[in-house]
Amino acid sequence: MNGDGVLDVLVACELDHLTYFQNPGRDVREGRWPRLIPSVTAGRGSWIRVYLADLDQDGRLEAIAPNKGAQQPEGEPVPDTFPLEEISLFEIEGDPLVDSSWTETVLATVTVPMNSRPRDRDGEDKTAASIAGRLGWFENLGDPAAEWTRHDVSRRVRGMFDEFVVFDMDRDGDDDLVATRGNSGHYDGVFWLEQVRTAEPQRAFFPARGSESRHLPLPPGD
Ligand SMILES: [Ca+2]
Ligand SMILES: [Ca+2]
Ligand SMILES: [Ca+2]
Ligand SMILES: [Ca+2]
Repeated sequence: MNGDGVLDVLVACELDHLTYFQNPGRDVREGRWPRLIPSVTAGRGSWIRVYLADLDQDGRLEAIAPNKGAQQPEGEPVPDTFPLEEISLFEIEGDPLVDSSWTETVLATVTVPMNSRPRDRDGEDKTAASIAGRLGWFENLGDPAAEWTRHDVSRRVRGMFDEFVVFDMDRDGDDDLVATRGNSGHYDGVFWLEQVRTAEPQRAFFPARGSESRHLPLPPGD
């Protein structure tokens, strides 16, 4: 991340901040790794995943991370509504150990973002994202600090899509999604969504099983 050719580590600390650890380059097992908690990531909700990619092809990595918000207190009833939380990019201009090097761009605000990871299709990284009960992807139009275009894939009752990979499963040239689903009772498991392209509009999904939880429209105003 600091461009010295040895890999560094960026950690998403659940219930807390991001932490950057700089590889000392020698004595990596026993030596001290200098570290920084970027203050822009501290004291706000819960970071649960972080990925790095060069989104603007300038040779430096950007960090992309969802913040799922404050933890639900144990045993409390599940609320009907959740506040909007950020999926953020962090550009690092200069030394990653210097706090002022870190600049945030909010890619989107959504309810309970779980995961967001970069995926390149055309030379510019796109980002797929999962939000509680919802999957979509964001298109980088060239300048990651500018607006990204959201493309919705699926929203349905029940389901927490914690982890996914974007991969062309059937080798027909388009990306498919392989993901896990939890918090959905007997619908839990691993699934893949095949991307289908047709000349005419058609129904978005053909479910693989006879009974499935309900599709949902987007939330009002979204
Ligand atoms: Ca390094
Ligand atoms: Ca970059
Ligand atoms: Ca495919
Ligand atoms: Ca396909």
